[in-house]
Amino acid sequence: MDKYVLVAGSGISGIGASKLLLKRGKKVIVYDKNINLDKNDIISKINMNDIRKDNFEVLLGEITKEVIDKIDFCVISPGISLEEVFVKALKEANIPIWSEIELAYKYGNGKIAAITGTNGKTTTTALTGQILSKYCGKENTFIVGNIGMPYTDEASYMNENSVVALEVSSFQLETIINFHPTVSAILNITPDHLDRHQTMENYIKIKESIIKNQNSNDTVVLNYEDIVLRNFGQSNIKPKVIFFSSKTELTDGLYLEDETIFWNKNNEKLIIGKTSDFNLVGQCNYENIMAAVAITYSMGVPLEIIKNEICKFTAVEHRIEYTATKNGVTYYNDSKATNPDAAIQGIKAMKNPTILIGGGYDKGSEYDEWIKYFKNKVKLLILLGQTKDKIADCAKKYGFNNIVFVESIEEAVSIAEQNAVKGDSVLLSPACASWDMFKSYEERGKIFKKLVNKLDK
Ligand code: UMA
Repeated sequence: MDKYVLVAGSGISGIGASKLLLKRGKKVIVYDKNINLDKNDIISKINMNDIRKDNFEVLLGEITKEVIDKIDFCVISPGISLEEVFVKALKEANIPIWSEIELAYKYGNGKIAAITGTNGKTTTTALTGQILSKYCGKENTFIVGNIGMPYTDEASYMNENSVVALEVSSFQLETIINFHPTVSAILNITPDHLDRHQTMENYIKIKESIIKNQNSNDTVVLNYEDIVLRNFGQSNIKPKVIFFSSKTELTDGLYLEDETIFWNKNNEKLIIGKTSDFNLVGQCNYENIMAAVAITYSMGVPLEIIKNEICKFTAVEHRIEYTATKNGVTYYNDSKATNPDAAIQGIKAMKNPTILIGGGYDKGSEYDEWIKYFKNKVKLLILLGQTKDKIADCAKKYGFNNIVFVESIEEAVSIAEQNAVKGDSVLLSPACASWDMFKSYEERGKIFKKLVNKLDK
């Protein structure tokens, strides 16, 4: 009897993985630990007319020994920790565990640009996708992964002409096996997700594993100003290295100088673009642009096309996104700032006195560095979610006491409105994940934007 593939997690990755496996004739058990989910709802998301119904089962709650005995291998959703009891049981039974991106890689096709890093990966992936799409055609370009579109959802539509701009998280990299991108990029590594990965060493190791199957025909793009990545690029690794830097004139690589991006390449100094010509602002975004230039050039796109596209590109939703101006107060949605380092970029981008809305799910982050940036910028801190006391205690340590606690995002927006005066900015930049109160940072950002847009003019 054919064994089943266990798809762990019934979120968008699990649904994408199940559909792909079923299309390939595999038998699938979708498992989710949340017993409150509706099995019929999960079945309706699969919604495939041409599959045999007895090839598919939904299991909620616990995984028993009988189930484990029926499993050939497991495809795990990124949100599931490898410390989960059932994962340990699978390992003990020598059942292989594949990342959802490993499955998509097996059945997908084409050239892959895989982009990881603590921050900036969504913007860089979107920009990379836009450039690839311009040169290779929309029909051949796939923008997938952590950006919100599961790689498995699209893998069946890929062929040898396809190009894939793939945003990869550390969660997805933990269980890759043969996954092999043509070009990879690690934009930066700062503390994040340490509740899951435990130590910085482990987190770095996971991020760096993006190159583990790359060879000397492939390329890795790395941030020279990140000392860990600089050392990594200068060590004995197989792929070719392209560095980018926002501070140092590189003799070989891309760098930012005098508000201009240059590329020193084969003893030639190329001008890539002036920052005044870009819609994106801020140093972190210039780094994202440099990375996307190196990635797409390595994927074969001519420099002239790349130069044009980087000027056309506009910001990604939920990342320092201008929302509205109400009563002379400017509101920004930076819900995607799900860790302190990303939130620092949010504050740095503010030009006016700022009312900051922060707090959320506790990933075990430290907030000291973020709070240091409040000086002369943040006039009021509105806190919500699991981390509100931890952040408040940390802020007080640095003499910042102007703090209000709220119970909901609705209350946060209302308090912000009451306290803002003409010329102020209100910034939702939580420095935390959203999972304590929302399904995702997208949901948090969308609700914020809706509330702001409802405020009186
Ligand atoms: N679940 C279990 N057991 C657990 C934990 C979760 O069964 O121990 C179940 C939940 O009940 C739920 C399902 O797993 O039903 C959710 O799976 P998931 O958390 O992997 O979420 P997906 O909906 O599949 O979305 C995932 C990514 N989510 C996470 O990594 C947490 C999305 O990234 C990604 O866009 C999507 O796949 C497509 O690739 C989001 C994210 O927050 C944006 N990523 C983190 C980040 O950017 O910081 C890494």
